[in-house]
Amino acid sequence: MKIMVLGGDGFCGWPTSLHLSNLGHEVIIVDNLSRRNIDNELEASSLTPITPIGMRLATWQELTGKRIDFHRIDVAENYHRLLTLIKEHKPQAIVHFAEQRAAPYSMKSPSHKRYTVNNNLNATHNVLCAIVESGLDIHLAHLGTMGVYGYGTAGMKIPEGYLPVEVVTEDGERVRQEILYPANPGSIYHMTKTQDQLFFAYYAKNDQVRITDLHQGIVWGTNTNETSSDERLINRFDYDGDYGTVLNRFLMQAAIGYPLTVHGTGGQTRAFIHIQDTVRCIQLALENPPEKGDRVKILNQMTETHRVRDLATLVSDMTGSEIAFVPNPRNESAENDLHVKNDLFLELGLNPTTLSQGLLFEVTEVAKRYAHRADPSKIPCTSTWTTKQQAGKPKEGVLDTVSS
Ligand code: NAD
Ligand code: USQ
Repeated sequence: MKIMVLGGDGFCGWPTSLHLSNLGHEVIIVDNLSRRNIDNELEASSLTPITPIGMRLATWQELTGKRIDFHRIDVAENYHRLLTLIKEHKPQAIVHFAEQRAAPYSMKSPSHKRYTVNNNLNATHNVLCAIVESGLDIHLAHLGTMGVYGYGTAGMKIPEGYLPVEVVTEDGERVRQEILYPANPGSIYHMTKTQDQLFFAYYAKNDQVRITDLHQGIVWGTNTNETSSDERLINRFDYDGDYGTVLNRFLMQAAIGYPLTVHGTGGQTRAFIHIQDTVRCIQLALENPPEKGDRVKILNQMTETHRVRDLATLVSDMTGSEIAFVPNPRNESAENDLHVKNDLFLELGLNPTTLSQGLLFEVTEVAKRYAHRADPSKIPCTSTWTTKQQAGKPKEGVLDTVSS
């Protein structure tokens, strides 16, 4: 298959591109390298030493003989370049990762909010519009988020995209239907993903574009079989207060002896997936596209749920690190339960990597190995959700600490 990967230089996009190339697909990466520029803006960098995209691609070709093309295009801005590329290459599938993906970054300031909205909504709409204008029957697989649902469900399992409802008509007849699960975003970033869903629903209905929307949980881990085959192919590992996600942050903090930064009581429950399973899920999604005219196919791309304080305890028990309960910079429920259906991927053959299998390896082989590259001043989460929190922000405050 010929596959265009938008955002193919990023944390999920790079290992996905290599995985698909390794399977024999022809891969074309499109990326504007904005994520590398944001590292410059934040004066933060990946814990792992990622190489420039040119070296990444040359290394892959040297090792495997397989060529991956790269085009530096801003998908949100350069519509005509994107359209021309699609018409030229005629891909059967496009995987769309090309969005600003950090919730804290999206909340940093009015300009970060506006950038995230402009970038993400225009990127998604441009891809859809270009697919239709190209006249080609291209399957679009998009990386969405579990955060579109919100994280509270009154005990029920979150379904895969659609909620069965029953309405009573004026005649008293009971009519059953399935609706898009009500959106409940918790940040400007998550809000852009809820809006993406409406673009997808519209283009699937109006233009019969074949679309898969993958509602992915928090990705943990660093490398996949392909990215670990040579150090020049290494994947990025974000640990800073804006881009680092919770479990990878805890692993890195444990490796450098920094108390694990649990927000509030750590009662937030979230869904997780290992990066190796991310690339496998995308492969499965591409191998099982919806039919033309189908509604958007939505799959929950996650394998387990965990409470933040339980993750901290797990990492602390494994490494002996202290846990610090810090004031929560976010506006989110202090405690929530989360139950999620992920039957569709399990039925397609996903065999999940569990935390118990991979955690220790991540600490010793990645976090400890590159600990010398860490800048502890970049760890605190300084982006607050509301102006009230901003005003009363205790700098690097700690509510309480406990040791294992
Ligand atoms: P990332 O920031 O590492 O990668 C995104 C890539 O897209 C970057 O290389 C960036 O340069 C590129 N990009 C952004 N805007 C672009 C534009 N306008 N034009 C061209 N390229 C652009 O993020 P990631 O962690 O790899 O996430 C990829 C996707 O998966 C995102 O859409 C994110 O919302 C989703 N996702 C990620 C996670 C996670 O835990 N990392 C979890 C759920 C969903
Ligand atoms: N948290 C801590 N301590 C930290 C960092 C985070 O307690 O040091 C808490 C947060 O307050 C939050 C939870 O951990 O309650 C998750 O935060 P996160 O930064 O790991 O994840 P999130 O902001 O939700 O975003 C990440 C990705 C995003 C993706 C999302 C999937 O950055 O791209 O969409 O996970 S999901 O969470 O399922 O919506």
